[in-house]
Amino acid sequence: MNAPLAAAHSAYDLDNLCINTLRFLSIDAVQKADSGHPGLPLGAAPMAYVLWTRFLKHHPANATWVDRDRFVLSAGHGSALLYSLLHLTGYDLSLEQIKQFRQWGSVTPGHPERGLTPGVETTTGPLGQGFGNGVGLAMAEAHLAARYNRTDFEIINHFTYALVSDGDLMEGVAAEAASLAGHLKLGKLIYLYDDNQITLSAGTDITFTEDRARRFEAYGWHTHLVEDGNDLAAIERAILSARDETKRPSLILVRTHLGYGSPNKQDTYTAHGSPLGEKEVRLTKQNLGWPTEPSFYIPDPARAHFREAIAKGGAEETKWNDRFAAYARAFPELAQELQQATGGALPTGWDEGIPIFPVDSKGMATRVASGKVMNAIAPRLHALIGGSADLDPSTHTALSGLGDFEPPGVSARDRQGSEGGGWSFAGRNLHFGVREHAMGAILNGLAAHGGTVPFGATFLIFSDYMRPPIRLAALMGLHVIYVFTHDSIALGEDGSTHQPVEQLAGLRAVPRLNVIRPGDANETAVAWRVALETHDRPVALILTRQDVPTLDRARFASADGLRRGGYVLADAPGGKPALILIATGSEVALIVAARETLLARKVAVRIVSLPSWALFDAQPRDYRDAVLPPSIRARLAVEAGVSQGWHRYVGDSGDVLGIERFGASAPGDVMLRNYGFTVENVCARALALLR
Ligand SMILES: Cc1ncc(C[n+]2csc(CCOP(=O)(O)OP(=O)(O)O)c2C)c(N)n1
Repeated sequence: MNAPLAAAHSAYDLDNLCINTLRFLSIDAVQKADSGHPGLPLGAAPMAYVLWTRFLKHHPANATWVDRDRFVLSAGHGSALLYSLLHLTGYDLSLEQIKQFRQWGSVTPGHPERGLTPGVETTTGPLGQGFGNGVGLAMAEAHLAARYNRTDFEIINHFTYALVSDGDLMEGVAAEAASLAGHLKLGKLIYLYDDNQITLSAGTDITFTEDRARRFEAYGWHTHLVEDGNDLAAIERAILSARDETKRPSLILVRTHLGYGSPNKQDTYTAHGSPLGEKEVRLTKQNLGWPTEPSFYIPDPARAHFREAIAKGGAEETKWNDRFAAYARAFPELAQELQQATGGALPTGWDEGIPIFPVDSKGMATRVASGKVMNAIAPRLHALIGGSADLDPSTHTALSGLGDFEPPGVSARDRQGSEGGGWSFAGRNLHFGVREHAMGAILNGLAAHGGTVPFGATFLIFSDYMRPPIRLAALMGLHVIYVFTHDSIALGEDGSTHQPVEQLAGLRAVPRLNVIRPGDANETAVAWRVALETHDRPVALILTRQDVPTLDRARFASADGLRRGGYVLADAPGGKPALILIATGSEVALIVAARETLLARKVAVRIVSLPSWALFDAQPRDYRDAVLPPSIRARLAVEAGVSQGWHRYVGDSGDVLGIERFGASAPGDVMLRNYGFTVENVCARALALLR
């Protein structure tokens, strides 16, 4: 070690040395990238240090150990701090990657991304989402603990921590999630709030002046104030008290300084989101007694101290493995079930109860079929948990008799909305309340935790309230299932506010989201199979409010065709169509009826059910061309939604019977008639294509 460095070290205690290592590793990464957020790492390094070295149960050599504590950097713009923590504690993240912060091909992107960087639990950056994810992670822990732990066998027992910022607390999704977390008494949820009173463009005095502690107390949270964000003992006491509080989530308000140590930028918004600049980095290092050279400097004692995490975490995991082995001997079935669930595998026979729906010209709503299918699967697939945003009676997503996920200690008897089967964290019916946005973020946390296959339901129209977490689920490749019902103007009297028109197109535009709109009860059953067999992405099931006929699969092709996204439901005589009608969901019945009329008029028509564009597009060209032969240019797509995107399937010479305006308030059948969804109109539009 050279003389200035040795001098620098002697002035420090080990804690300070480590904290400044975190600070300057982060700041050097931002400076080298000439892009990023230096303010948060400088201010929040002490609390991160205390949490990660004194409390966090994790094993850097096995980032996915089931019983690790979860840590979410909800203020994802502070990613450099997280990468520094991961590198220093010994995750598979090299110093070279820290130097490649925000560069093409690196695993250190601008904001943390799950699946890319070992140790990153959820993708954060859109403020407030991580806050909601944490609630989902804690719910998963509570649920799995309630289901699998046995006396003397604590198999699942970990905390969920997050670092949250002003922006996180300002976003509405945090309010929804906090309200639910307080109601649920999630005692193992602990958030450290980086209370630096500065945001991206201003001080919080011009936007955010409510009493945050009292706000969270009103939600039912335990709060604890740390007046000096550099006071390690106070931070430690606060985390201890939060861990001791078992009946309430905790918010630790830590008063910090954005850009701490920067002589000219501390406590100003200029430290938030732009590199400090070479000169200011130097001044900051000098101010905090840090050697200005070399950059990316990691003193050996600091590295050694952080790296103790590997031995400590390894010992914890070994103890856990022994405990789990003993558990597996005592409770082999539970152990196997837990392993399957956390490994994302479906248990053998999971689908045995799925009904085959008999031919029925009156039929049933696909939401009703979906409810029957879910209730047939759920008893065999314990990982399936979820609920709706206060719409169970409408979405048909209640899992009958499988318990309500509610805080223990209160009797469920006589409570309205209870699904039966007991009231505890072992309950599999999640009641999200009227909180769609938080529902989406919580589903992401549940899925990210592992061990559950979460579903969430609401009306299709309100999927708009969940778009940010849906997008993140797709970005993360999380296995989340959405059940969106009341999927068109045919929902009727509730009127235009409730009638989705552009939502399907909007959802289909999200990369890696599988949108499926099944056409009858049996397609709905296959859609659920696909939804559960899919592991690497979210699936949105789009279901009707109104009844649709259950097709005779002896006359029409098997509903298994849904697996390929689109299939020929019935062909023209001799397999030589002149015209193709394509539909999804409730409009399948309409083209089936139109086919009768057209055949009677000797029109050689093929009908195609196309419930999932995503699945269909993933098929080989041969298959797609066999379903929609390029030579047949007379094609009509029928769907009760905007036509946007359908021209891909009908081509320049085709036509789309869609909806290019908002709905109206009237009975569903009247709506459909007035919007042209009639056999006569389908036939007229189709025949026009042949002229
Ligand atoms: C939903 C969302 N809106 C806006 C932004 C852009 N943005 C990034 S950080 C930030 C505010 C930063 O304030 P704070 O949360 O207090 O972080 P700090 O300044 O303490 O780093 C904003 C508006 C974002 N990331 N997410």
